[in-house]
Amino acid sequence: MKYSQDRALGALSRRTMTKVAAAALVSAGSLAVFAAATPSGASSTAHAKKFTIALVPGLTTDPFYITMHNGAAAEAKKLGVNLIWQGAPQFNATQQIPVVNALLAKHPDALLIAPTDVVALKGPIMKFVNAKIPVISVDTTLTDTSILAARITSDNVQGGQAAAMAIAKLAGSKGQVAVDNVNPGISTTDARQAGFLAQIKKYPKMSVAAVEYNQDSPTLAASQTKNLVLKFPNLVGIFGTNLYGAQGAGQAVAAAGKKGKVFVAAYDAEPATVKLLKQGVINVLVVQQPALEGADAVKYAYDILTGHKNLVPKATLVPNIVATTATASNPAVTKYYYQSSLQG
Ligand code: T6T
Repeated sequence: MKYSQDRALGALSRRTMTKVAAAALVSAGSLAVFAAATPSGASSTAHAKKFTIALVPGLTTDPFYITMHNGAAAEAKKLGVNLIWQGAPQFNATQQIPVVNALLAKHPDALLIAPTDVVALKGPIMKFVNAKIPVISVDTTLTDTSILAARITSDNVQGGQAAAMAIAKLAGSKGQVAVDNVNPGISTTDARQAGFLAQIKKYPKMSVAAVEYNQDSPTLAASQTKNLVLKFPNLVGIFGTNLYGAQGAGQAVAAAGKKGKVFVAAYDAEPATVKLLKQGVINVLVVQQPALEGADAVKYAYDILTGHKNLVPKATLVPNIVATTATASNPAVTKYYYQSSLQG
């Protein structure tokens, strides 16, 4: 199985939705046990009806969602499922809602969606639920998860904590830090920020200078970072909570000549951020597993559609990979880097 180890890790968290203990990840024996516990047998059974499953990303041009698409497309091919990929060019509810509404007219057998707002997408999603179309959230989710057949996401709190711990270590556990987030009301990035802020509180000589919102614009993130560096001379670290914040923060820190003085912890391994990581401009990168999330979402939808709902976990928490400049070229890490073009 292509993702057997990753699936095993997913299966581990599928059972409990608790944080994955690092110790559990090192034992090949326990991986095998968990792999055997996954309901993959149900999915590989050939089924008479050709199902159509729709995947709505947060936005279509983001390598995170492109990689998710590629994982979903590979799984759909394996299962003989027709995959529809439809989304908006920007990450916002105003653009995503018409896409979701238009999809309802096509009446797909299942909907996989990364809701761009924890509240605003509930109404459009409810229309699918009322039409007896199962909905699985993938990556982001809703505040009211009760209407979802299942949800899959990364361990976002852990990712935020890891970012804070890395900055604290590099900065000798003292100084001010800032967060460059996307917008409030996004489940994933809200959780990353919460994890980061909670962890920073544990260092008595560290404090939070500011939290900015960049609306997914690297240009805005760069100008915000530039201003933060000028305004707070004791700034030792900045956390970019997703791909666009990461790019902007990294570029601004480099342009200000602050590389090695203001440490950057960031998210998402698309080519430009990976380059900054290798250059040491970004010091720590939290890498997600979007291909696995997409593949699991298709597999779970198929399990539900073929009468195996009992095998589908309500909540799946996918572990992150934490990369540093020192490990950036290590094949154990590079295999998780994101893709920039649609495949399959
Ligand atoms: O970080 C990912 C995703 O997990 C988040 O929900 C939104 O931003 C990204 O798509 C990266 O741009």
